[in-house]
Amino acid sequence: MERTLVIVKPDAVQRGLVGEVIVRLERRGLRIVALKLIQMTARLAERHYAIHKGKPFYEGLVQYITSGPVVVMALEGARAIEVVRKTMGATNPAEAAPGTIRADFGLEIGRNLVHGSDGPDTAAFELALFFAEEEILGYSRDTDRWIFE
Ligand code: 3AN
Repeated sequence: MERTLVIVKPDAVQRGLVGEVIVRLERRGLRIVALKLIQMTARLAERHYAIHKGKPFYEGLVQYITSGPVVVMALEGARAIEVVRKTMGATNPAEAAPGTIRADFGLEIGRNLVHGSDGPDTAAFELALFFAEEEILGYSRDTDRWIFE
């Protein structure tokens, strides 16, 4: 089963949307296997966003993601990476499909509420960045047989 990293960004935390984001992902059937509230340091943000270093929005991005607490979680499920990204919507909320988290709660790319890993390699890298191995719990739910075929 696939695992992915989700970050509920500082704007979503400040706006009281943590529950809203979690409920949308959880309701799809994804299993929460790790979850915590942290404030990202500049060092952690720079590692997480290393791929964007040098881009015009990089400094603002690091400032934004470190500006307040974030909720980080590991989610597990069939095609979890793709499912999370489709539930979040396009990077720019103005272009995101209605019904997605970013479209329903956002307007601007620099305040787009959530992050989700964009592929298997990124997911593995990001999960290791935010969680120690023992913080990610392998377990099953009684409802799993009604969600997973
Ligand atoms: P996604 O989060 O949808 O995977 P990426 O990986 O292209 O999008 O970008 C990472 C983050 O960088 C975005 N979530 C967004 O906050 C920020 N970002 C990307 N492109 C821009 C841009 N043109 N202007 C401002 N921020 C941007």
